[in-house]
Parts: sequence; C-alpha cells; structure tokens
Amino acid sequence: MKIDIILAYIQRYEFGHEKDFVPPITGIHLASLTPSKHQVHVFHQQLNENPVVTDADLVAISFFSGFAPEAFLLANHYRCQGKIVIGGGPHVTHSVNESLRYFDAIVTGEAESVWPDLLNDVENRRIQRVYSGKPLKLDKLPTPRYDLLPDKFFVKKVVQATRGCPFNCSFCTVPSLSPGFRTRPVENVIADISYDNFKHWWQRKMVWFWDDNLTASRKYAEKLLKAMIPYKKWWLTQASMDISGDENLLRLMKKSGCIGIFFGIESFIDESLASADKSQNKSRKYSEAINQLHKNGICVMAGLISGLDGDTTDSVKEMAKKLYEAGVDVPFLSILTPYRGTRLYERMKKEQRIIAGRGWEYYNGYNVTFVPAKMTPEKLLEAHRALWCEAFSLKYSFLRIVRSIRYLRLGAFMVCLLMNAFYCIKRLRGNLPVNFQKNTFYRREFESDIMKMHGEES
Ligand code: B12
Ligand code: SF4
Repeated sequence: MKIDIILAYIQRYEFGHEKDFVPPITGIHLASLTPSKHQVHVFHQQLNENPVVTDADLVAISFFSGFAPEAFLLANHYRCQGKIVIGGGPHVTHSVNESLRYFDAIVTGEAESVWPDLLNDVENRRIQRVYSGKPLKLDKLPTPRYDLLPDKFFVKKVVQATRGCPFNCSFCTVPSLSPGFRTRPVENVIADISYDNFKHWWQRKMVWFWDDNLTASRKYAEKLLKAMIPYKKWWLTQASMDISGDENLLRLMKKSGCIGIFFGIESFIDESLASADKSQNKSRKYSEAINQLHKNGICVMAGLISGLDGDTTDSVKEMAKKLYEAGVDVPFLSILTPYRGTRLYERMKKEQRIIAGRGWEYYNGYNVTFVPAKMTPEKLLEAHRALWCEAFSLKYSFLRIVRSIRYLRLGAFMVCLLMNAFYCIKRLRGNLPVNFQKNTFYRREFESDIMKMHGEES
C-alpha cells in the first residue's frame, strides 16, 4: 500500500518563512511505525510540499488547531480523488465530531496502539470511524525515519525521549494529550542520537529533543545525560525553570553538550502567572535562574504569552525590555489561545469570552480568539505586535547577541545568533506574524463552512 503522510500548515508570517530551521517529528515518527511492506512518503506543507495529485492509497494528515482549515481542505481534496483520508493530532483529539465531517477515519490521542490495526483495516477495506489511541509504554518506539526528511531543514535530528509533564498549566493540552510522565529506554534514545547519516556536520552534531519536559524526572535525565557524554553532541530541549537550582544536573547538562533550553516563562506579572496556574514560575527569580544556565554556557530561549488575565497593553509592551533585563537570549512571543482540552478553554467558554466566528486559522498562537480581561481584543493584538517589533528590533537583537558572546559556549552562541538574526530579518523586512483580520492570503472556498462548524463540539 502507498501512504502519504502530510503535516498540514498555514503560513504564520505575512510573507512566509525565509528559512526552515527544524522539522516536526510527528511525520517521520508515524513513518517509522509503519510496517516496511508499505511505501511511505512524508510531506511538510511548511516547505510548500504538497502532493496535489498522488497515487497513494491512503493519505494521513496531522495538524495543530491553527492549521485545521488547511487540513480539512486537503482532506476534501484527496477524498474527491477517491483516496482514503485519515486525520490525527492534538486538534482531532479534542474535536472528534467536527473532524469526522472531513475524514474517513480519525485517530484520537497517541497512534502507537492503533496504527497497525488501522493499516490492516484500510488494506481490508473495513475501516472504523474512530480509533482511540491509548498511551502505551515507550519502550518500543523505533528510530524516526530521518531518511525521509528533506535537506532544507537546518536541524534534522529531532528526538523524543519522554512524553508528558507533571505540571498542569491551565492553557496547555499536554496533560490531556499525554497524561502522566513516561520515558523511553536510554539505549533507544542513544540509538536515535547516534544516527548520523546526514549531509552537513551541524545536522549530525545537533539534537533537538521535542519533549514536553525532558528533565521532569531527575533520575531519568541524569541517566540519559551520562550516556550521551561520549557522543559529543550539541543538544536542545524544553524544561521547567526549577532545574536552575540543581547544580548537579546543570553540570551534567553542560558536560553532555546542552546548548539551549526553552523555558515557558510566560509572564512577568504575578496575577497573570496565577491565572495560568503556573505556580512553579517566580517572576522575581527569573534573572537568577537564567544566570545559572548562562554560567554553564547554555542559551536560554523563553516563551512569553500576551493576554493573560493580569496583562494590560502597557505590561505587554514592557516585556521587550523586561525579557532583555532578565537575560533571555531568544524570546518566543505568542498570544494566549484557549485550545480545546484545556481548563482555560472551559473557563473562557463559561465566561463567554471566546470570540464567535473566528476560524481555526486564528488559533495559530499569533491572533486573538478571546476577550482579554483588561483590554479589548484589538488592543491586545496591537500591543502584541508592538512587543514583537520592539523585541526583534535591530537594537534588542544586536544587544542580545553581543552580550551572549561573554557567556555562551560555541554551539549555544550559534543558536542565539541564528535565531535572533532569523527574527530580526523578518522584523526588518516587515514580515510580521500574520493578522487574519487584515490579511487576505488565506481565503479559501470552504472557509465559511468551516467557520460554521467551529464551536460545534459540546
Ligand atoms: C515539539 C512541539 C513543538 C515544536 C515543533 C512543532 C511541530 N510542528 O511539530 C515547536 C516548538 C516548533 C512548536 C511550536 C508550536 N506549537 Co507545539 N508542541 C510541541 C509538543 C511539545 C510535542 C509535539 C511532538 O512532536 N510530540 C511527539 C510526536 C511523536 O507526537 P505527536 O505530534 O503528538 O503525535 C502523536 C499523536 O498526536 C498522534 N498523531 C499526531 N498526528 C497524527 C496524524 C495521524 C494521521 C495519526 C494517525 C496520528 C497522529 O500520533 C503520534 C504518535 O503517538 C506538543 C505537546 C504535545 N505533547 O503534543 C506541543 C503542541 C503540539 N504545540 C502546540 C502549539 C499551540 C504550538 C504553537 C502554535 C505555539 C505558538 N504559540 O506559537 C507553535 C506552532 C508552530 C508550528 N510552526 O507548527 C499545542 C497544540 C494545541 C492544538 N490544539 O493545536 C501543543 C499540543 C502544546 C500545547 N500548548 O497544548 N511545538
Ligand atoms: S510546564 Fe509546559 S508542558 Fe508542562 S503543563 Fe505547563 S506549559 Fe504544559
């Protein structure tokens, strides 16, 4: 059987991406779970890959909520060609009824427990409508099919060592998508990181862990990092800020080649942190925590959210200065988004704050989909764009790069340089995060139909 796996995408910047830094792991992971008797291709729409006409028997589409309109259009397109089309991923999992309108079958939750049965059912032409994936132990996950990744991605070695996170932030779907915390056997992770059949040295050298919270179990993290030392890789991941107090772990991170950690800082306002149930973050300790990572030469990437309940237009705009003062090397600036499957969504729905009629494309992390507590939706969008422009201005990008020379190790400095340059160039070209109220590039024939469906789930 021929299978096309498509990672659906709608561009998130006005003129799209100039460079594609790192790929999703989902497509090449699903491909690795597929028995070798099938022929599988993986297409990343973010690279404009799209098999308009295909000879595949089965088309499998993965997508986040913000890319759902495109995924639904693709599903229609391939069903019209007589293909069997299935959907999966975080959006499908929490929007079952809606997704069933567009797909022949859907997979909710994790695919490992149902993927082989689904493929058998497709071969035997007896597919069910819903396959409910159960979270399994991670001891049998194979190495992703890195051979299927196009060279266009700067980093190619994306790895997953753990799933889940012990925290329960109100805006996050991880607790409902991947409940509990599970780890892969260290030797299997080492097999992935030692896969070196890539063209460029940096593609062999750099390992990006796409985990929810890699260091959540200290015991596991220590075992993994000790095993990684002889491989001399440069690695990055996301972790929670409490690691900054664990000197032993930080030393081991440095020794095993850690060059970058993503922290979900989210906000400098205590009321906002409380509204997100992010009690593990203490705003007065950010500088101290970041400094501990810098002492070990590690680049700190930080996620910040605009529009939490304690935020005002001024507090949003002030973040450009505050994040610089706190020592952040690379900021990631998003707008609060109430995804289905989160407590935030339930609360916003109850308080009737979700803006009706905004299609799923607005749920891309850069547009406003709810009524903020202390400003209008328009003011929030305006404040976010002002923050984005200020934070990625030549001044702040340059300052962040220059000061990092003092404390970052080589690989970490490369990350700081490349990422700041990546966003600063966008800023200088006016390639801002896309505003769907003004922008006309994304107008498709099914849009009104999709908008009608939005909100249908009970
Ligand atoms: C790694 C990651 C990223 C990476 C990589 C993004 C990417 N495109 O893959 C980065 C940091 C770039 C990122 C960015 C964003 N992310 Co993100 N990310 C994750 C994270 C932590 C892990 C995803 C992952 O790779 N898991 C490992 C793979 C193997 O598992 P998986 O993708 O879940 O797939 C499994 C199942 O879902 C299922 N499955 C998935 N698709 C399909 C398809 C088919 C056909 C089938 C059968 C099964 C199936 O089977 C797989 C195996 O079990 C998740 C959290 C989570 N636990 O899901 C958030 C998550 C997916 N991200 C999320 C969001 C919102 C974003 C952003 C919009 C954030 C922002 N404000 O900018 C951006 C979007 C950027 C972009 N261009 O795509 C949300 C999505 C919520 C939603 N309903 O859409 C999540 C769930 C986190 C959250 N906040 O709740 N993200
Ligand atoms: S710490 Fe991160 S992954 Fe864990 S629940 Fe909070 S936002 Fe989600």
